[in-house]
Amino acid sequence: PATFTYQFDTPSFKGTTTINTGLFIDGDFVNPVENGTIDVINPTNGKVITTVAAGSPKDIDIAVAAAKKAYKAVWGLKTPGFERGKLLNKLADLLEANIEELAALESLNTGKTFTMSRTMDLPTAIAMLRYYAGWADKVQGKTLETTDQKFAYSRREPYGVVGQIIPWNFPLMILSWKIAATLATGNVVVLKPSEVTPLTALRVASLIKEAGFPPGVVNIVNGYGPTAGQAISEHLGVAKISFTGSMIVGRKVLKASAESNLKDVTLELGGKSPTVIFDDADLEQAIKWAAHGIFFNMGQACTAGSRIFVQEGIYDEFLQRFKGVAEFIDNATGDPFAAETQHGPQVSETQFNRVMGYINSGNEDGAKLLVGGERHGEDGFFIQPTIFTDVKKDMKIVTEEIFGPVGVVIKFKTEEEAIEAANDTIYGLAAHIFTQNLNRAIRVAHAVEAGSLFVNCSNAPDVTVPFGGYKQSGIGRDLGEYALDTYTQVKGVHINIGQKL
Ligand code: TXE
Repeated sequence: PATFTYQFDTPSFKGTTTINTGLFIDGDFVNPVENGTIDVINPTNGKVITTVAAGSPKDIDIAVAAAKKAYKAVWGLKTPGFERGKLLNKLADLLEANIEELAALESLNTGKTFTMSRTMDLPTAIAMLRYYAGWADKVQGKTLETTDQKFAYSRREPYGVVGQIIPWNFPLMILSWKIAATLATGNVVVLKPSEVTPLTALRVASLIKEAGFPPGVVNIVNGYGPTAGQAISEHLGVAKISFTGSMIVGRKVLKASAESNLKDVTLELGGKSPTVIFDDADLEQAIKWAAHGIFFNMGQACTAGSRIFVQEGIYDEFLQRFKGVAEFIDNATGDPFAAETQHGPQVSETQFNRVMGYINSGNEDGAKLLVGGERHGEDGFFIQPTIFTDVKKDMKIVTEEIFGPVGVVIKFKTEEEAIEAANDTIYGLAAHIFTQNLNRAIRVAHAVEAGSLFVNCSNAPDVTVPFGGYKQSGIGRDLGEYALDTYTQVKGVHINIGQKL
């Protein structure tokens, strides 16, 4: 397959990156069976960066067969946990050795700032590999008390071939968090990156090879959702699937499992997460975190605090100061590689149009625009940080995930009212609560229906803490010790030590 070399000559990074644009199957880059391609677009200007291979269902078949072969021949307990951990640590070292280059490639493809890729996405991806490397030789069963005639124990066994389908908002970080726990628990992987952001996965594939993972243990197949993604979801050789993306596609993945082999399904879907700010909060900090909550990664975060509830005593002051922060971020919008930039473009034209559509619907439904609301500049997919007030609870901008820098601010009076409003959504991924009253913080954290509760902070997951959704935000958990359950199945073993028939 072809290689692609890119010369970075930016204020933050000067250097070269070379990737192989093929499909990474059975330890090598190969051409797709049907010659499919993906044009990779630079979101700052809409121009094609390069073209990479797109796999079809036939390539998924080949990748699953390679994974299965590797699972039987060399992986699982044939490579003991300690050795698997060593390989994950080696991969972490290689990511670290190439951190600037990988961060630059991630920013080129996604439009997120180089500072963010370099200080958040990459270090988190590396931390995840090291964290699960540590778990790899500590996945244990239990001995179980039964009767004096039986000895019983449980084992946590890998599934075998795990399919993974990931999105474009944190391409390398989510790849890392998916494969780290999966490989640590002895599974093999067929992973499909998003067709919007295929580049860093290809560079990581070459590092996986360099780290010395046996061929077939990790297969990375770029391709489109309805073809390659659907093929993974339906595949009879895939025993488990883990998906991060939209709720609509999450339903398709679950349905494909139901209609094929009932593969175990983990889904991490979207959200419409509340940020609840009480009168007694540290207002300065709450304003900064609320802005981080909705504008972080241009609003393209599944935990984005897109519904901001503010108690009446501080409402007016909050609006005035929050508007100032949004304007500041708008003024710091531009080249992702410039040190002063805080806000880049939306990842694609599709996402740009989707987010602008929500802004239009807010205006048409009669919400009041506090700040923003326009495209930023003329090139690329930049959108101003945007806040609506005076909304009604059934407006689309209040009920649907926008996945852009667009939030709504809603006034509330009492704690009960805030909890009820926060829970008035089909989603339940995260919530952010601001108060200095410890009792209230704990009370509200326990009453809000969401998988992650952030008190006096926002969008701040940690590799050691479980992450996943309540309600229609998903099924199952990633991260922390909990991901070991996600990627293992439990077997009970009964041994007769005396019962005679
Ligand atoms: O997601 P998709 P899109 C939400 C967010 C965003 C919206 C649409 O609201 O605006 O989804 O984004 C693969 N079978 N999130 O359209 O399509 C696809 O190729 C199997 C929230 O980009 O769900 C990609 O690899 N796979 C989210 C992955 O699914 C299929 C992050 C995600 O893309 C498929 C991203 C199919 N039929 C978007 N169709 C989060 N939870 O963070 C597509 N895919």
